[in-house]
Amino acid sequence: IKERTKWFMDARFGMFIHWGLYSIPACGEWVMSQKEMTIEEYRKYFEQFDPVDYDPKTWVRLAKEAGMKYVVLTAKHHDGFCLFDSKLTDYKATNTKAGLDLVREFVDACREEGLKVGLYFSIIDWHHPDFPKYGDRQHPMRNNAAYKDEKIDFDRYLDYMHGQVKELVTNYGKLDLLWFDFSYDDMTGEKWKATDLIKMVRHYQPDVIIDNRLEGAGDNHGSIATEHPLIYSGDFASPEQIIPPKGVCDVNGEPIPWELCATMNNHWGYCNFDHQYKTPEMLVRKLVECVSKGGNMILNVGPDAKGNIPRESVEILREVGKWMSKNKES
Ligand code: FUL
Repeated sequence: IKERTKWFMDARFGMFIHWGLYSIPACGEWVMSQKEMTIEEYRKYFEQFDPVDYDPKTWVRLAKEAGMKYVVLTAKHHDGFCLFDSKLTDYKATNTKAGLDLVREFVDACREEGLKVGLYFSIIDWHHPDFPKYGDRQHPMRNNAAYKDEKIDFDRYLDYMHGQVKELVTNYGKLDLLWFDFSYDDMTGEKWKATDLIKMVRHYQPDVIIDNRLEGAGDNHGSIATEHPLIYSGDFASPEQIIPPKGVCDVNGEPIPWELCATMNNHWGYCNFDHQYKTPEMLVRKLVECVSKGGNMILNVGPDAKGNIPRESVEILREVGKWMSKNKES
């Protein structure tokens, strides 16, 4: 086990926060793609974004109360909107009614409360003009003939994407974790220049730990060891929603760090009609199962457009927290 992953293996339980413009339409973070919205159509949310209740300290305190040891926020999700003050785009929180670098506030809050801090960053970007649109598997414009013969310069996109990651790793002090998401049509990560990207990240943040999604990490994001050697460029596997039955091992059968990412209801981003929450008991059992198999669990919340974590999630986390403090190692 690599030295830098020790804190992570000890931590076992974290909070994932999916939050961005998509919290306004309130039907999950994939809405732009699902409804095949154009960049112009989606822009209305940028104009509306006004998270008057944003107070990352309340998020972080709730995480702490639930017994979580680290928090990961979506600095940028697939829609391309940046919660941080990127100098490389105008499409950022600083230019909305929020008028703030929301990532900065978040990072400060985590540090103040003594939790480890992580940032999620989407290597997919549905807003950037040089990201492939027509015929892409997921892009909102995948079926839009207007983009059929569009010429794009993917290298320009890569410069932008790598540039933003550089901003994240140089402007916010020491980060504990980076959660890249995700390569879906390239197993090697070459398309994204993943090797260069990781090298650059490690240059500025030698101890940050990185997930395995810069490459197509295989079956449910690497929950089964594959012959594919690039799975190892990340520090941990990132199975989604489904606990790998026997934990995660490398090809030699050695256990490697992994983290189940899981939602409380059936969405990551805020969804005002999804009330299918798991019970606190179910979530505790999931956590225990992950830990018993050598893994972590990062449990998601999706704050609403104002910046409030849904009431149901708060109540569940408080209950989970009661179990956690009762069963604390003394
Ligand atoms: C997925 C993303 O597409 C989802 O929106 C979410 O962020 C999840 C954690 O990873 O691959």
